Amino acid sequence: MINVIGLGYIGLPTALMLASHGVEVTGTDCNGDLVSTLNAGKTTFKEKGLDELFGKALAAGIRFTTEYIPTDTYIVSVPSPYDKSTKKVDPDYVVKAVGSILNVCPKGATIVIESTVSPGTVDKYVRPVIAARGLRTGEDIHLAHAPERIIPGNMVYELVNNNRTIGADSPVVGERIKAIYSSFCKGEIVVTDIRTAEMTKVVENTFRAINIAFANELCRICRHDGMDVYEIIRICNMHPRVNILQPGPGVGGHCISVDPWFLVGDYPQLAKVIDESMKTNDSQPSFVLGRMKEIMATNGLTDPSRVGLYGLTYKENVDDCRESPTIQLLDIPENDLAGSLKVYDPFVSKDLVPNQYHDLDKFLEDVDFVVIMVKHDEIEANMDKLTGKVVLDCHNICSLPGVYHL
Ligand code: SAJ
Repeated sequence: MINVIGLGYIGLPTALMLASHGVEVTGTDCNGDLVSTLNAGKTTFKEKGLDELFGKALAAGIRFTTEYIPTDTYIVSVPSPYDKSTKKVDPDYVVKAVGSILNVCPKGATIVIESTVSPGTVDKYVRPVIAARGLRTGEDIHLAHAPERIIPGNMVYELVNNNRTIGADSPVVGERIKAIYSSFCKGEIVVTDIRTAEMTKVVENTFRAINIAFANELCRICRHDGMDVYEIIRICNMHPRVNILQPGPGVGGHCISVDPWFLVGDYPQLAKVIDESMKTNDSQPSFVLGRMKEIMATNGLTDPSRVGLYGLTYKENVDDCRESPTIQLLDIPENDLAGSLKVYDPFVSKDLVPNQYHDLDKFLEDVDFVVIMVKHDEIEANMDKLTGKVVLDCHNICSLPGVYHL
């Protein structure tokens, strides 16, 4: 039996996937409300294919509880936030989960960390917890790191089809964990050591962050001299060895906007490109705000309460608002418009910010200037409703005449 600890965006799909592929699974989360929701037969966030997978896992007998279960294998998928002032990972949740596992697990158990951690976290924070109990890693307790790689919006597909990395202290443990993931994963699974696995995960997200920063910087250069950044990127990408990403209103989510800071925090003298790239991405919402003000001035729009931000999530077609560019923009200290701006998102049912709408038509009735912050399918399908509005399209998805771009 596998006890999956932490039933959030990664732990839940992983637990469901294992259960629906014949593995006996108990999912554990310290949040009693979340466990009750799951036990009532409901999923806790929106994701393509998740409800169907949930149905299959329930039929296969998955259980959800707030308790840690004595067993031989644990997968830990708890949050690993970062400390904004030191830019270092906060390993508290991982450390606490490992401590709770040690309270119940038999000798010989394996603990697999899936949470993203900064390189060296297992050595610095996890091994000492085990040693403090008088247990020997590699004998009494085995450790592995199997960083997740799935992209929100296409998690279920990627869980099955992506290649994976498993870091373990010994090839025997690595192969045993690989066999568990192979129950559902059709991708290649590479077995390596824990330190390497930790590093690869953070490097992958850093690579993407740097490439988005490059696109955002190009967008500012092109704006400065009135060039069309999208056309330039399109043509450059016809080169066989060039693949530039897209500029946007900022970088959100709990991964690309966070993980690269771990490297800056740990290697401040070395991680220069990474540091500058993260600063570029973090300042993109301010660039958007500047564009909004220019466009308001050009169009004689003086009333900020007639300006609407379309989209509150961190990206399209998900309900996750963590580090969302819209929230970043509203939180800019010198944003004197923030208190007046209207906000709408079809994926967000809770009121998270002031002046939030839950109906597209009502939102559009109340605004003259729409800023497309997120390219949800809904806005693409309703683009004609923006006719007659002033539009700042941060994603180059709107073909109405007179649309403004970043
Ligand atoms: N974005 C751009 N321009 C682009 C692509 C993305 O501005 O061309 C923005 C998005 O709008 C969003 C942010 O970047 O605000 C991040 O979105 P994303 O789609 O790039 O990535 P995430 O954060 O949803 O998922 C990433 C993925 N990592 C990589 O592709 C290397 C995923 O595979 C990881 O599993 C995930 O991080 C994670 O959990 O670490």
